[in-house]
Amino acid sequence: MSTLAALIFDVDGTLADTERDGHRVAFNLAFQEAGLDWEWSPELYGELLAVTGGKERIRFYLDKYNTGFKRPGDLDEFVAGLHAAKTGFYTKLMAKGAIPLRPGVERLINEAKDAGVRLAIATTTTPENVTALLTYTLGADSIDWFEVIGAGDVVPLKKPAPDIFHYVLDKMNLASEQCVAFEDSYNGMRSAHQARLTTIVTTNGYTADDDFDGAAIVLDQMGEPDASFTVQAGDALGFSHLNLGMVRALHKAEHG
Ligand code: XBP
Ligand code: MG
Repeated sequence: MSTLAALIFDVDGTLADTERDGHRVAFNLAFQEAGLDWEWSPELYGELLAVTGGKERIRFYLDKYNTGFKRPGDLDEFVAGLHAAKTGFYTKLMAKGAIPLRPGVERLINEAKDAGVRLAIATTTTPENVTALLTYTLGADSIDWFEVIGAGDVVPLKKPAPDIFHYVLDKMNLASEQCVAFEDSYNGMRSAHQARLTTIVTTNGYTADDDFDGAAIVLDQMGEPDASFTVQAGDALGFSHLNLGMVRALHKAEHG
């Protein structure tokens, strides 16, 4: 028997649908600014999402989709420069309120906060991006609601490696069985699962067909009291939207 102590949220695709209309757009703006003729379409971007981390994704693109590109002498520096510009464009998009939180996210975070359940973030995205999303959706104060924000290059191996969840668990001094993770993608699920976390998946357009073997449940969204989720795999235990009661029930079903 283990009591639920904390919720650990992924960011991109889970808190908000940031990939297609946020990150992808920001990458393209950075390419344009650098005078490159690269244009990542929504479809191509879906394939590039196989690799997490923006810098890693740019390299993957060059290795697999743009092998003819004449690489500059210092590729690391070139990629890092492009990526820094991309982060600038992305945070500006967030400041314009380009991407709202997904249904149920704000409600669930508030329920947990009110119940004294601790909150954390485990993501591969750059820390500035997390700050921007939280600031322009939940407000600047919300950054402090999250006891640990594990993000970006703080661990050398990004998802699907479990390292970012281990980092967060260590910082919170919690064991995996005391926590529930929220993810949206195959890579995120693998990462959380390898860290032995009960994982609740909410899918999106890019991840609906991913393999979520091992998830506690797979939903199309968290939903709201007046707008229920659709169950894609697993047992919703009689609930129609994801509230803290359902999170506790799913955690209990795995840990007793
Ligand atoms: C999302 C990612 C990130 C973003 C881009 O992971 O893989 O790389 O797509 O952000 P998660 P950066 O769902 O774990 O948040 O360019 O800052 O890497
Ligand atoms: Mg994600």
